[in-house]
Amino acid sequence: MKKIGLLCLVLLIAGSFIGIMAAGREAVTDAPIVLRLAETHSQDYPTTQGNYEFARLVEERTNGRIKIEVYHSSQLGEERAVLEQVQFGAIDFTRVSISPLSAFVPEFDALQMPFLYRSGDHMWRVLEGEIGREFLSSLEENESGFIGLCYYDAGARNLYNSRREIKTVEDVRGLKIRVQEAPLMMRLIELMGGVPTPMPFGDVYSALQTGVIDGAENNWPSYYSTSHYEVAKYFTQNGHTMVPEITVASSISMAKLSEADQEIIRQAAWDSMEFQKEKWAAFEAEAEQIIRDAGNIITIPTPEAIAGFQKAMEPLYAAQPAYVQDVIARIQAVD
Ligand code: GTR
Repeated sequence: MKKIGLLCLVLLIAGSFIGIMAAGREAVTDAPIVLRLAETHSQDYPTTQGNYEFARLVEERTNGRIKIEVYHSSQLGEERAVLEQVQFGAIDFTRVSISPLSAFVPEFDALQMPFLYRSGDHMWRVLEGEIGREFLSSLEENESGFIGLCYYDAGARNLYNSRREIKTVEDVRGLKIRVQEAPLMMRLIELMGGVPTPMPFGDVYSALQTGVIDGAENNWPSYYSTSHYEVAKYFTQNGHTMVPEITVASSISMAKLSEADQEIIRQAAWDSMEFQKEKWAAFEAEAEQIIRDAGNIITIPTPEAIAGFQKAMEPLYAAQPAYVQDVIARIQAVD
């Protein structure tokens, strides 16, 4: 009798122990998967807004199982260093400009050649069409460590400096111009006659202020949001290149997720593009207005002067490997 009583007690204790364990396991599997996304811009910038939309869609479509935390304002580092960490799986996602990515995957030069796109619409037809999709999947196929998710708008890049008005390509001669850390951007400034100075985005303001560099190049929103417009008054709207933004995932991080969750992430990123484009258009107009109101010297080059900038880029086109030449021809053929 005593033995049966003891057995019951043991079974009872074991039973509740198993119960507690099971509850504990459930609590563990119920905890959301938290992933990190690195962004260089501030919280209200259109790309950051796009990242939040991406995160919102992922959370909604996984019923809260996957949360993406957005670390804006370079909290996780500058673009080049962040890309390295994404390759190692230390950061799960990042939104960067195609320029720094091209330092890792040179084929992407094909999407950032100077004077390549005829308009923003042309660029979007390329990116959302066959070519853009091909480039996203090529990252995975080439085992670059990145998985391409989507593109965002970054308008056109223009020259600005603190020294003098630039009306023609000849006026660039000798100016020290900061560029993104990408070989193509260095060559571009060199061919204009400038002295290219690569450095991280976050260092440009003080380099302009202290005169370490004479100028830089970027779109209206970045010229404004970084306050570069306060220390480099001369802005030339030459639109020498349109460099799309891109969001990539770490292959290592993605491999830890189910196929179904990976698909949700891909689709959510793609679906956040429209939202970002709208934010971009509004902010681009607003930034331009603020800069004009601030009294900066805005130069719009004549068509002949633009042709001069274009002509200076010819050696860059001629030097591209066959593969890039091929894609350029395909891009030009897109209506
Ligand atoms: C901006 C772009 C950033 C960064 C920056 C730069 O237009 O959105 O991601 O690449 O340019 O010049 O470093």
